[in-house]
Amino acid sequence: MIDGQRKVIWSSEMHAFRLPSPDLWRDVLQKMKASGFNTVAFYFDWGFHSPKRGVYDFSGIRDIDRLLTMAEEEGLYVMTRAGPYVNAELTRGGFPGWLVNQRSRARTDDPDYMAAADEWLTQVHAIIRKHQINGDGKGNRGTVILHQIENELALTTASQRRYMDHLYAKARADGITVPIFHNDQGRNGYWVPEDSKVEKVVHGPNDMYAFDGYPGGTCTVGGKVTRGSAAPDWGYYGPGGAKGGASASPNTPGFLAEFGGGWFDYWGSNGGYECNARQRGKRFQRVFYGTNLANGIGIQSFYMGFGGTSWGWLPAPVVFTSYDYGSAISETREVREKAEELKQLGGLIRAVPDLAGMIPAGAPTISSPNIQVYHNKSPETDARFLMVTHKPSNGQSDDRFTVAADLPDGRYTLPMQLRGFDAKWLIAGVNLGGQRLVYSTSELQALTKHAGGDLMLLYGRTQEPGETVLRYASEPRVTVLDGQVTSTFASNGDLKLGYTHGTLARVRISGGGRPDLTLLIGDEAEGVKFWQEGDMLVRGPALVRSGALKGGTLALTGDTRAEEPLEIWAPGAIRRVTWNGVVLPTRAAGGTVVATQPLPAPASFTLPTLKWRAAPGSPETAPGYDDSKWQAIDTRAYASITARPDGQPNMLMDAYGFHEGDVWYRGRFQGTPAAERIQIYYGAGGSGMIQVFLDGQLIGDHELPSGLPRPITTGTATFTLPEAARTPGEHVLSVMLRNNGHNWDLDADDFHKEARGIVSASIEPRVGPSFSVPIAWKIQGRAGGEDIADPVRGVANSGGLDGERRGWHLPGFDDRAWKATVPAAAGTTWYRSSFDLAVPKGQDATIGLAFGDTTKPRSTGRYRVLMFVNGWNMGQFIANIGPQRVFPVPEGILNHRGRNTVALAVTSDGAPENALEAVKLVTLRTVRGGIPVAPVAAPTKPSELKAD
Ligand code: IPT
Repeated sequence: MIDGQRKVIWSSEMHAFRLPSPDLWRDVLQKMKASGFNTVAFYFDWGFHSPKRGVYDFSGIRDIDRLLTMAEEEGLYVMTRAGPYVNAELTRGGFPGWLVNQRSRARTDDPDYMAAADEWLTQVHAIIRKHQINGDGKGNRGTVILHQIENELALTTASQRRYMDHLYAKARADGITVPIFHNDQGRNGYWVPEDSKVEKVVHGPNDMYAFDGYPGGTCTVGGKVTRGSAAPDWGYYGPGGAKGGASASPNTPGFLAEFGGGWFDYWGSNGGYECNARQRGKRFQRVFYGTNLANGIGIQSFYMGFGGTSWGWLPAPVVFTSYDYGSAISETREVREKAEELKQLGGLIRAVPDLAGMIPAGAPTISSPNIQVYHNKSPETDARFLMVTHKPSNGQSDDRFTVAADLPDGRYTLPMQLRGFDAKWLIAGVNLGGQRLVYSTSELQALTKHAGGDLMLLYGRTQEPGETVLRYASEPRVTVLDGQVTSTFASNGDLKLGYTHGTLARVRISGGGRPDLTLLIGDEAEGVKFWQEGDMLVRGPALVRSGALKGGTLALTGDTRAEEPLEIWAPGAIRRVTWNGVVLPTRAAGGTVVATQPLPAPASFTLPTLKWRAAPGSPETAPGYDDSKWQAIDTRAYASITARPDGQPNMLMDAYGFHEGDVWYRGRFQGTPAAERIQIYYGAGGSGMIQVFLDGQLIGDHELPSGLPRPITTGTATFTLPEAARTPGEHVLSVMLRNNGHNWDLDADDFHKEARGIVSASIEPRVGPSFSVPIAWKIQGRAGGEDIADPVRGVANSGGLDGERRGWHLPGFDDRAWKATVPAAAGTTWYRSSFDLAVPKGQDATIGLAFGDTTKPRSTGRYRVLMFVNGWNMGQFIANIGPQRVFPVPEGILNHRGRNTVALAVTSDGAPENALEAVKLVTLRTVRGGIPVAPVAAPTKPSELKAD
């Protein structure tokens, strides 16, 4: 209940840290609101804010306060999920880099760990507290309604219980007053509120119980969706019923903190995001989310609503740069077809508050064995919800059938169709404004006010018949303004309308003892053209973001993909309409306001061809390279879970303050005739790699495998040493190691502390007894280590390539001395290109970088690229692994109206067949509209970086 009103919480997730352009957070939030959501869920990533123990940053792209203010301004409730552990396919599951050096077990009540976690919680709670719907007691207030502690903590030991108690107490002590929950990985009954007195579940300190689920099949190779499983009955309709074993926590509201609204994709896949979007897309949402709702899941949040980009070094080893997730809002910020369906479902939830808190009503009589109907009622108003789907719900047959049910206004038989995998969300016996809906075989998308009466928008599957029955005291007058609608009036007061769903029909009903009613009835495609803004319905544009009626002027903002019409239904008089600030010529027509000319389409624009300058980028390989300032490897404390051979120094990168990206090692040894091979045991995440040079010559490289479920994140590489190693005197090994992220800690087993960097390295003889050739190692990584040189772009942005350390990735670096081409060489070569963009004013576009042949998931060439856009590390392309070869870059990072610089760090063995392929700018989406986006301020010149 919020302010005494029972509400269905209809939410989806976004991660602000996956969109490093804060103005665009508002774009996503507006699209979520327009897609029918009333709530947004946010994870916060501890590591994103903390480069070093005791150091926290909540500015710029990390401004959570601004994010929560925006959500409030856009009219969304918020669920905050601050960890400390979140998972989320983030490196270390959201833990900061420095935490991997902590020996105490994470996610337990070990005091060292809890002290570290408290540092973060103190900071983040202080921000969240001010945005709670209950206020913070100091005059600050916002829209945060629920707060999560921890995530999927499936270990339920006494230590974990004390840890959960601590997290709860800490939140309360820090002024979090909204209900607190935890997200159980599946409905196990972990951390059910203490006082719920359910046996056989694990109790915790929480106020509410929540769980997650990702059911519904997968995309198969070749991009085919499967409908291999039915929607789970997790509540009322599960075995045992409402108070039985099926409900893990029957005394708290049904609460899905995450329900799969897509799925992530991984290194080496065939590129599954479009397939994921269809798998958990249109129809799936009706069937699965509807089954949840029918089962009493009153709070559900879809993961993800907008996935975004795991830019820089954000990703966990399982995922590549794009975190599109097949979400309703794509990585390019496109409102996908599935978002339009969500708008229709969210519209029903908004129109019918009676849906909140419903319980099962009597089973209806169904004429087909292929069909099931979930029949619920409101205990307060007796209003009904009938969720009609196949039996089992993943059935895909075409069926005609009837559903007979005792409804509040009598016993009725509904003629129905269900064609293929689908569900219908029907309501019956419900008061809608001043009207009484007896039943409808159409679905309700919107209820609002119009022309002194009510307005309803109903829709159905195209070309299917529908009927709607309304109750009157006496026969009303029915005027069909548009389309073919029949009506009959019965002595019991029922007015029955009959029609076929197709182009929009318009009906006006007056008299009969009720306020006037305008009925709009169309097929799904007609329905999705409508947007609701307050009490208004707006039809036509690709997106309506806002609509404010002041003094007779209606100011609308939104997007068009093409020339699009505009029609407005409003409760009061509109004298003037503006669209994105420009006055529109309109006329009044049959009670609506219609634009007399279409809304303008986006203009086309061209993108420049990129011209490059290059420079060699691996000076560390040269035998005479000066590494005197590098840290010497020593025997400091070792906190990793990865076992290492006895007597080795601690070579792990994290131990030296380098947690992200690339590190270099240099090792000196004395040549010896028996030296045959070098064996290197290392950790580098999924698709991580090393390159090994001896005295400046590449002796080999090695890649870790990709793939699911758990990529192999450590490995051993053996290289044959060249003759040089056997000649007397000092020799230098130079090893470049790319860390593609630390593991998550999903199972609370300190998996995030798996080794990154070299674990051990040994020179081995051809034959004979093992021997030991001492190697004196040094290490270098990103500038400043934990004292990061670029706190504005932050932890995720940079690693330890020489070019990164020198600021070659920054737009203001002077590359005039660079050449048009450089000879191919093993190691890393840098390329830079500067260009101007001129996206027409008033247009929103998503522009990306494309590598090589984008019709294929991978190349035959073997190379990898870190791409920096105006200094921002926007991702990694691994040509031979794939599948991502197109990388969207958000506006704000890209300057859409001015100068830009792209810098690429390309790493290969230098063979001609492994050279960089053609790199192009591509327009991935363009609309007229959008919102103003300021460039994200950040250092532009190397001299602006903090000294190493
Ligand atoms: C679950 C996590 O809670 C979430 O952080 C994210 O990792 C998501 O699912 C997958 O994308 S993990 C669970 C499905 C094992």
